[in-house]
Amino acid sequence: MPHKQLRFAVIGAGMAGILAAIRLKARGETFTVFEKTAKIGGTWRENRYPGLTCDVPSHAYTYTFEPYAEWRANYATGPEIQTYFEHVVDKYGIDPAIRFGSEVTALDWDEAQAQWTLTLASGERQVFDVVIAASGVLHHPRMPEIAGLDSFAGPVFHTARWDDSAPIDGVRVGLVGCGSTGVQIVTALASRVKKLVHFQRSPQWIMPVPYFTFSDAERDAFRADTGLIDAIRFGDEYLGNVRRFTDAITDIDGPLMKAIEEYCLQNLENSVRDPMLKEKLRPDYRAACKRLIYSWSFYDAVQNPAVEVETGRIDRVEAKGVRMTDGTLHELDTLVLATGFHADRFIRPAGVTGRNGLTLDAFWARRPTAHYAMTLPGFPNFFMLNGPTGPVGNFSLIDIAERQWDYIDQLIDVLRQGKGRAVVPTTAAHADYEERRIAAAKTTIFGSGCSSWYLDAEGVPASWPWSYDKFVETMSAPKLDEFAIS
Ligand code: NA7
Repeated sequence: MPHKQLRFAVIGAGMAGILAAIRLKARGETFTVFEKTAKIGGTWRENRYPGLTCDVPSHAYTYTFEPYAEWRANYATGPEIQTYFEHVVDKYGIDPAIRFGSEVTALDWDEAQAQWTLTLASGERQVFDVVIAASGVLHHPRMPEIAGLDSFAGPVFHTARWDDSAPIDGVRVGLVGCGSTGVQIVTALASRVKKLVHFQRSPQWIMPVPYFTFSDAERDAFRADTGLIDAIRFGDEYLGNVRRFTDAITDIDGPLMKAIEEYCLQNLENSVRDPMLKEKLRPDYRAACKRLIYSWSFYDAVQNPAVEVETGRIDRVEAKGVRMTDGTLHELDTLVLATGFHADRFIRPAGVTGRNGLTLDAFWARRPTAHYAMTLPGFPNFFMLNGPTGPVGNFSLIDIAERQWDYIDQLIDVLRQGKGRAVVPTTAAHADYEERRIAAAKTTIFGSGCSSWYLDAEGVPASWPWSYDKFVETMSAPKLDEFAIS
């Protein structure tokens, strides 16, 4: 079908931006990907800490259209995943469409022209018909509010800004934080350091998972027959787990959640020998309330004699180390902050201004939100991948982004076919979605009483609160009567 040639701006060259670029290129669209750094990869470029691993099985953490035979093990390391994305960008010829070192600082909607003016940090401006915001979720490091961080004599840094020059081997390292990142770092550093003090404000539930490597022969077989890969990534073991997980988090007193809790509890009981350490590691909130940690090695690592789990309160950081409120001083050579990210920023700090001067900051004053996680009333022709209120949990965000793209692409068809110059969700449709979403989100396991980056400023889980199958069904086609087309 002949269609109107639109100009697309994609913001970010991480997993979702690469996806958008591949899909747009396949349709012969005119597009530019704006990437603030000099390299693709998003979160897999930013995070380089020792032990970085994806907790989604490696074969399931790929684009559906690009299976990968090269994984070394059933869980992939960060560098391997970065290599995968570089391979994809190369294979699909996306590189020429990416403008590196190009940070988008502002986006302004022009109602008369029905187009967005995009401003770069350099001051350069360009106009586009459609903006795809693929700027990621966890990319603004959260520094802890601990007094005296600047006074530490050794290197102190956030995990997403790993300092390769910092001493680790054979020295005393402090590690603040016990999320997925902190747990992976304990595992990687326990056998390298002289001493590792793990400052643990809240313990974590640990879901035991098997870990195994793939042999050369297995990789040969995957190369020869990608059906073997499909059997893993589309098979019941993986997709069944995704379904069971999302069913469990939405039915928190049901048998599936009870099974998860039992499994984690047995892992703690059976894996940790010292009764005092066991109590230090025992959470006082429900399993899966915080993002569940999948690990085959944390409990072993944390029982390494070089590791000390410190559950006291940090008073301040001093030149020599970390002072606790009981007066104890942990003398350290290097201090690592695994304290997470500002999960509410999304495309910000870029200033986005939609219809009638409505800014994203104003629209998100209460909480970041988007209609089914992708579109925003007042912001026409603006589409988010992995935007606020999308599914989060222990499953592949690549799958989520692909399904979101299929939905977005159908909305863009409205523009392509000339049925309108601007498409935007109605305020009423979005308000109805948010009301239903918030009510449901409060009853998920994420809202069962713990702190986590899943919660918004009012303590409401900022996520998709329904099943995976409902997400799949919803993404299959947008309801056009929820949109204003002008
Ligand atoms: P998370 O999961 O947000 O974890 C941050 C950790 O840092 C968590 O254990 C916090 O304890 C701890 N924290 C934060 N501030 C402090 C202070 N001031 N003192 C002590 N401890 C503190 O971030 P991650 O990087 O591990 O993981 C983020 C996601 O990336 C992960 O879920 C995957 O999706 C990938 P708290 O629990 O708040 O008591």
